[in-house]
Amino acid sequence: TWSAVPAGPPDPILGVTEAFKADKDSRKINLGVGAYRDENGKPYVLGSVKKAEQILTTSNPDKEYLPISGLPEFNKAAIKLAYGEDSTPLKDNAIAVTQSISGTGALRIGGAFLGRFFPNTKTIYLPNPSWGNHTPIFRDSGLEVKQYRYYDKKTVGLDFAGLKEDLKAMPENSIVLLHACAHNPTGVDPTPEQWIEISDLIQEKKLFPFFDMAYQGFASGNTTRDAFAVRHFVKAGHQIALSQSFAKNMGLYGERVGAFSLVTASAEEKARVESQLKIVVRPMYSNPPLHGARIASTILNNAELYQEWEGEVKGMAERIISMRDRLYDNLVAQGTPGDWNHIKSQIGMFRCGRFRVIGIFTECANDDICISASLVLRNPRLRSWRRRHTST
Ligand code: PLP
Ligand code: TYF
Repeated sequence: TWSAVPAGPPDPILGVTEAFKADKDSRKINLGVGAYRDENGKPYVLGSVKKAEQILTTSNPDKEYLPISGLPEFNKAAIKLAYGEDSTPLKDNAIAVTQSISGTGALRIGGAFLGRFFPNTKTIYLPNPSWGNHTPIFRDSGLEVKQYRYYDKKTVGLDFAGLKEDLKAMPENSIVLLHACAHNPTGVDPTPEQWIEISDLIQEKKLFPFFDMAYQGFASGNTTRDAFAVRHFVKAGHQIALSQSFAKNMGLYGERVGAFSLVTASAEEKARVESQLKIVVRPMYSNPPLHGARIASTILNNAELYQEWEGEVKGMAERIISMRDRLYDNLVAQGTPGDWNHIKSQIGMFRCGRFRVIGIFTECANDDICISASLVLRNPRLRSWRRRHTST
């Protein structure tokens, strides 16, 4: 029956992880998957998460199904975190929201909803480069995927002129995907002033902004600051779509906690949109998982835990920033040829750059992901893996 099914290519990031596990070198560092590690290189479970789980254990909740759109108190808290409690559509009860299977699931629900109901051309423009999963997510959702200029290899920064030109050239009513903060994989974000210009341009061109916010709090250490772009767009009157993930900022990776929301014109419109979001979700997975949403909801709705969590997000972000500083200092101290300023100027867990450092850090293997050059160069399996993936 399946004789005609060709073998598919392995997920490039999982390929790095496998090669990493096989590498016997004790100095190895896996820079492939975007998951935070503590100072011992170990996965980190947040204290606020552990406490929320204790509270949950004590209250001994049941394991019944959630509603199709998830845990209501989680959904409310999630959009409050993203949009801010003084957000006008939030106060007007005009934000449609559903819990999702983390950020990926939120993007997928959004893609499916737009594919079904977006009244115009079903084209979504992604930044070049973007997170590797964006293209298949939106293609599988029935949208046509195109790109706009974003990263400038020459400056190792934002190609703002190219970005604006491409926005201006897009047909009206196209969908534009924007990384809300800590752009993956480049670590290059627009400044607040640039965001304001982008917002104006998108308004002028009647484009539809779809924000992917997978790292709220991880860029600057402050969830409000990292929500600047989202909140500015909403204040400027955009009816945005938003994907949220709690994988990174709560360290809930495998619990799959996220939310998809849409700003609508009124409470009445919101109710109609929410009814259709449920119709999108129901045949996909019926209803979302309980446990992670309960953890996130417990933290977000408990003043003490919320405060502790904010401190932990700040701690993670600051450690990432200090790691960048230390890497930069070591590169410079060793007289490594090249300009390393982008190590410090880029944001979040990822970086992109044109130079390869033998034995120390990463280079951009392709436009998609950054992997460890030290691993690649010393490990023959990875060397051939990299050859295969660099050409695609
Ligand atoms: N969007 C971006 C830009 C990401 O980098 C990621 C994860 O790496 C996601 C979305 C989705 O992650 P998850 O489905 O684990 O929330
Ligand atoms: O892209 C990332 O960094 C995360 C982690 O099959 C990940 O989404 C990578 C590959 C994969 C699952 C998760």
